[in-house]
Amino acid sequence: MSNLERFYNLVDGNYQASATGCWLTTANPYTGADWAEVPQCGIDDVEQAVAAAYRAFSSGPWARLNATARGKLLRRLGDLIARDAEKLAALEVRDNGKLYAEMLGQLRYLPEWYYYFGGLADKIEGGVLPSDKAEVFSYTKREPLGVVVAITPWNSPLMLLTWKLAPALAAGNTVVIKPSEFTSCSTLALMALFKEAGFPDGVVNTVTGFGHEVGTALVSHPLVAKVAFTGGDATGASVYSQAAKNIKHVTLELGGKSPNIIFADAHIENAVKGAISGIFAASGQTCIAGSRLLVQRSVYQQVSEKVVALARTAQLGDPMLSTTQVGPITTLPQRDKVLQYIDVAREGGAECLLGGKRPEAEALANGWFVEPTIFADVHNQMRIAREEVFGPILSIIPFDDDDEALSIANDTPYGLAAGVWTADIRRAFRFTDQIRAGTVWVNTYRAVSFMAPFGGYKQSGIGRENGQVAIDDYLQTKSVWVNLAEEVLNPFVMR
Ligand code: TXE
Repeated sequence: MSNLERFYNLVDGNYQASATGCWLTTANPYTGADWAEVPQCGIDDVEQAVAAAYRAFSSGPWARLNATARGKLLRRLGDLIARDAEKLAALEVRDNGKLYAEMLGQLRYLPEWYYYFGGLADKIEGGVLPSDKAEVFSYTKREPLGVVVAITPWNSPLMLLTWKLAPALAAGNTVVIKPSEFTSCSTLALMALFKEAGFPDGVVNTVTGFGHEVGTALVSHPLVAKVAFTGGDATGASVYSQAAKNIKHVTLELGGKSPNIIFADAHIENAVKGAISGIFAASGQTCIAGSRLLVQRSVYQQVSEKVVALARTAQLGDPMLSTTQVGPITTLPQRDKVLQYIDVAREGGAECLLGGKRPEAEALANGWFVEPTIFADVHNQMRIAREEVFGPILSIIPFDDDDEALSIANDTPYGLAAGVWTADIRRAFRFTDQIRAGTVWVNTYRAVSFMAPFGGYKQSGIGRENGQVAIDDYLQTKSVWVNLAEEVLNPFVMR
């Protein structure tokens, strides 16, 4: 038996290893060393978890619980997450290397999702329908879908899980969670809080393991009604086509290549901070990263110099320290992908103004770091401007006027987010209207909330998380017809 810390899945209310007894190791991106093990599940574990979720949905106490009681459970869970925020945040940092300050901020904010959607649980209403037929009464009911599979990535495991769990449970579904094989520990630790809050067995279950093994098995399982997925676009496309085979509902959140646009009339110091937070926060490992910085030519030189000067001061280091500003990349394959894209940018003809390599400091040698990197004179047709890197790589692209800025901003297969920095209110509104993205920020960047719908246009995804609309993606509508007439008329014609 290894001496690494072990985490267990929760299935039907029981903590358990995988059916085969195999384990997956998980490493700390700051030290590069393995620190924990999670069960490496297979088909048998998938069967067991889906069966438990299906039972809980169809016939367990959850199925009989009223919506107000469901809401109370969610709010209790929110309280428990608030109580354990520090512990869960520290676990996330060990697993994904993001800053403790960032993860603690997320964990302290997450209860709001459970309070908000818990409050929404008993406000899911159908309606009485007007009728064009005599002596019928008809109304709609809004019902949960059934078993929801939540597949989450490694960048913000508990936050991206919460965006799925809170509306899915508020709507009355049951859930099987498949966390990333790189960062499963915090999700497994969270499960104890579901038990403590009093959720019935089988309402929330976990299956850890590889995407191509348990992920595909979950997505194609006939008893699964919906897949809620956050991850890369290639995997998202494969999930979408697998789910189509038995007509499952899907929500997909697939990242982007977001434009962050600075006009000459903007408050330049603020815009520079917005550019930095857009790409170097979380080491660029956010789906909303402002990886294309579009700068109006008259301030291009000035903005480039200021962005480079501020990025140069970023402290790389131990993500647990409050002085650290940029942590390591979460996974080794992702670190290698980021380094490859630096070569892609150079080969494409972009000029490297900063970084472009792993840091040389001895103290960072074991961690999966990449220096904050800035490329100038990027053309929007270069690969570095078209493909998602998901790392601390900024491409600066010049433009002359509004039309050119808009055309470059929208010339991308993605459409997750965009930023516009300007003092001109008319221009701000024109851009918020005409940018094809699910979120547009004006004179700010990287704001999200439980109240604000979030999701992609174009290839950035399908459906919305957060806000009241999010719950619609976990519900279906039933129309009910009640005949009030004494006599049933001609059976050979439609009523
Ligand atoms: O993601 P995957 P990866 C982007 C980012 C990154 C790239 C690849 O550009 O470089 O994706 O990252 C599970 N059926 N984003 O390979 O594969 C997998 O186990 C079902 C953007 O890590 O998409 C994990 O739980 N599931 C993104 C989850 O999918 C499968 C965040 C995500 O992994 C599966 C992360 C399959 N066939 C990466 N294959 C964002 N939108 O924020 C894998 N999985």
